Amino acid sequence: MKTIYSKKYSLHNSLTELSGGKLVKPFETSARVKFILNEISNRKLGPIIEAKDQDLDIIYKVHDKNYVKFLETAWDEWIKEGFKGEAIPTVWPSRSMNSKIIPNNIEGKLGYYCLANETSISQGTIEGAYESVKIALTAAEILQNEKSIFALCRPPGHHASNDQYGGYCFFNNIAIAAEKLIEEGAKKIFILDIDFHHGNGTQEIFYNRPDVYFASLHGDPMEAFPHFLGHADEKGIEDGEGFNLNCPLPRNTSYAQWRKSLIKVIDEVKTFCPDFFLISLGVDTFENDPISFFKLKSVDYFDVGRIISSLNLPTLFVMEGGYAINQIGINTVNILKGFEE
Ligand code: Q9C
Ligand code: ZN
Repeated sequence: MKTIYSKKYSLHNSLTELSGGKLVKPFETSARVKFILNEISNRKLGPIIEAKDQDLDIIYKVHDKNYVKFLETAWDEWIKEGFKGEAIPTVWPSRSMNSKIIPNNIEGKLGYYCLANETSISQGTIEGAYESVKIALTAAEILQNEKSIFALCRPPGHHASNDQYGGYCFFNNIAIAAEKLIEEGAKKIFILDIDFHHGNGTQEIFYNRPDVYFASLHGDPMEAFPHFLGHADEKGIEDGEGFNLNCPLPRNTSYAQWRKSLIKVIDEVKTFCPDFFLISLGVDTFENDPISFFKLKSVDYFDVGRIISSLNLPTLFVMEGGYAINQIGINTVNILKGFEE
């Protein structure tokens, strides 16, 4: 299997994450990509290919114009304000206020366009986010002639909604790749999100659409980030009703339990019969992940890959989360190797 990556994977390089009331070193770091690349070459998964320049206007199929403009100027505006740390919002248009009017001031704009403030914006963040989109688009393009492909995206994308960033995500890479495949003629896409966290952004983007089915296995939002989406009764709206499936799972979920939900989703994929199968690939389901609470073991990921490949569909893997740095390469490559068995 080919891997698409960008040599600029360190462009987004924030030094702070607000966690437990402290500014800590972010969990989502460029070292994640380095470890995955190492494992891919050690285990000879296949060629590692640099992303190509892309027409990025397709981003506007997924994201609001003013949101993109905000991301492009946020860091400069923050610096111009005289702030010395990285850009983090402190105030939101919450239930008791007016969420319709977008402020001019950068602190107000951050609150408007941010859904979770663990994600600091700094010098290079937007450029890094564009690189990640280029990876997903290059992979989507190459997938037309391949059985499967791995888009080694960083930063991740599945928490980014039409007009909000957070959860380490800025552009929704997998949603943009889906739009690209549709532009090139695909009629039906199935997105399976196996990251530990619910893919709230991807769900929101396609919630009223029957042509893109979104399904997710994740930590129950009553207990886990993003806390405010990902419940089992969210089934889609309007034409999209019946094309969204959430499987929230409890703390300490084992592979045996998780696998049962996976099989349920796989049956849905068979019924839906998509042209392309897209996987939001997070390995933060791992037992030693520092911010998650499932109990999957490294060896289990081979089986995940085998189950995904049993559908025999053109498959695009898009990297999302996974924060156990020493095992992230092993766990990711185990899925891809399992797929190729
Ligand atoms: N104290 C992805 O996996 N909450 N994003 C962290 C840590 C945010 C995860 C809480 C988790 C975001 C792509
Ligand atoms: Zn995650």
